[in-house]
Amino acid sequence: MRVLRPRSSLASTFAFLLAAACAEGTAITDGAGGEGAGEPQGGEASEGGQGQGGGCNQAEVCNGADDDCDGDVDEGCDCDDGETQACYSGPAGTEGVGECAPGTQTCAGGAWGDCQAELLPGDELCDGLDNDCNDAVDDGFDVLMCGVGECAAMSAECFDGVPGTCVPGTPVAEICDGLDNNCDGTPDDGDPGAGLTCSTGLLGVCAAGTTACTYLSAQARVDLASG
Ligand SMILES: [Ca+2]
Ligand SMILES: [Ca+2]
Ligand SMILES: [Ca+2]
Ligand SMILES: [Ca+2]
Repeated sequence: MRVLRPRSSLASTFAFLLAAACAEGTAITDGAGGEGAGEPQGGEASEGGQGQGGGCNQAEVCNGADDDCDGDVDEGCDCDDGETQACYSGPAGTEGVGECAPGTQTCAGGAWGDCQAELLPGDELCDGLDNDCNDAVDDGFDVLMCGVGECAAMSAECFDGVPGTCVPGTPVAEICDGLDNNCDGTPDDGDPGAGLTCSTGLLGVCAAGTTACTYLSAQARVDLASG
């Protein structure tokens, strides 16, 4: 049989409030003592009281509040959920230099998430930008060389943010000049100008001769003259 007894009900409610207040107050000053003192009274006061007093029976959540009422706020949390902050995982001294820029990370489950949208150093490209973030634009580029013999040419590998292109010279017919005019890697190959009739300056049968390419370079002549 269920009988309503206002006085007893009021007493019970009072006891619950007292127990809740006692449990909460004790927990702040002494976590261990709070559990011992608070649980028996809370249980006697009302089973239904768990819903109202559940705030102190929760696990700590990283939200800036002392959810488990142990006197410590957000213990075990690196950050509050939903909080954001700037982040950068690149080498020291590169953040904010050239193309390198910080990203953003968000707190979830009390821990910082991955750094999103950060711009880290990359290989230097010929693009007018400081891609490797060493405070120098398009640095490290050299000179392009191409072609052989008289066709040899060179060009800047990167000029004004634009990659250079090396275009070799155009080969011409080989002539007897000590140079590689046809750009095949061999000077005066094919004995250019040879086989023509000429005079040796000698007498008799030795007067007639034929030409041959025996060109010596200017340096070779100097070497020969100096002995
Ligand atoms: Ca650079
Ligand atoms: Ca660059
Ligand atoms: Ca040649
Ligand atoms: Ca030649």
